[in-house]
Amino acid sequence: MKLSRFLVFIAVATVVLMTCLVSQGQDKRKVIIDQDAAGPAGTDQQAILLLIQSRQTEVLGITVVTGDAWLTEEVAHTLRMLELIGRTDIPVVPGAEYPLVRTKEETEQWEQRYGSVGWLGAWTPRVYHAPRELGAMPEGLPTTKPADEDAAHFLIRMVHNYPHEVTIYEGGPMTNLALAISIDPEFASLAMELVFMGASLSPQTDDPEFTNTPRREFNLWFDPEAAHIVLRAPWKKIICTPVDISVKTRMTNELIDKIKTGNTPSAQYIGKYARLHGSYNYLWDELASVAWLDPSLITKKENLYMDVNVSRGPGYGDTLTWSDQDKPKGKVQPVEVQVDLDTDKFYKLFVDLLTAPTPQPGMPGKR
Ligand SMILES: [Ca+2]
Repeated sequence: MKLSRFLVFIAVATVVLMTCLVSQGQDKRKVIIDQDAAGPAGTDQQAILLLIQSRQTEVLGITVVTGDAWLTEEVAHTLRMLELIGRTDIPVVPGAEYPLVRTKEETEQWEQRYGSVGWLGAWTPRVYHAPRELGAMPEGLPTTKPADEDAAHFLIRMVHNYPHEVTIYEGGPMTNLALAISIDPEFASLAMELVFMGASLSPQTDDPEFTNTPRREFNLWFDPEAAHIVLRAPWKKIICTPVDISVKTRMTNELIDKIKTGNTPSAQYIGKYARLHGSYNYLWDELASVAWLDPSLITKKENLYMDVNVSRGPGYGDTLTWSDQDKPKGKVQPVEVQVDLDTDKFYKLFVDLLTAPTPQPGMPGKR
């Protein structure tokens, strides 16, 4: 008798424990980070870190694309960052090495006709090296390996595994997403939403990158055809962090010093490798990450329809937008565009997340 009661107790306790574990898993917000993951530190790695550091999230994987740097070195920087924070369980999945149509050679010819472009990512002459070479790796070489799958198929597999549950965070050119959509037309509608840093409308700034070309933004510009495919796809929701709001943020030595006081692996990684370059150190991708984690820091937003100029003239790769009144008849999608933010709240969350202990897989979620 006593034994059977004990067995019932064990059975009930097991069910309760399993229910807790399942509900904890369900509480977490599933996200795949697609990123042109240059490094170490910098906007690309910091944006990835912020999403991993939050106890709200379950990062299903990091898919990588050429953009700020070449694919091969970006994969190496990401693997090494995950080693340093002890999260090698997160798969790093290599994607596209080249944009769909744009080439370096044609871009150089375009610049001769229409003027030079300030930031060309991996193709920028002062940082250029061959595609499969690693640039400087001050943080050391990784010993872990990337996933044995390509980004597009990984993205497709995940939205089928968890239909309508996965947020696609895009911090780079949209090549991998365009490939996923081209292979599986259901991809966009099976995701929960698309959140991306990109586009430029009318930024209020004296930054020479934007004063004469306010509609040119690197992520959309580097692979215009991919962005065109992605922005026309049937997403349930699209949220955009454009240059216009990015330029209201700054990485400063004061912020780096605050993070350095943290004794956690993430804080030490930023403290060791974050550097300021020139006069403008916007927190581009980081804002897209933190605003997704806490939408209340966005104090103003607007709805626009968005696409990219894919004609091969002077406006090739520029952001196109419309309102409800003047949008074209074709299937353009509405985009929630962030306009203004509470900067103090943003900087506080930024420091809090980067100095926090790194959550381990299976830890309970927290909103
Ligand atoms: Ca990026």
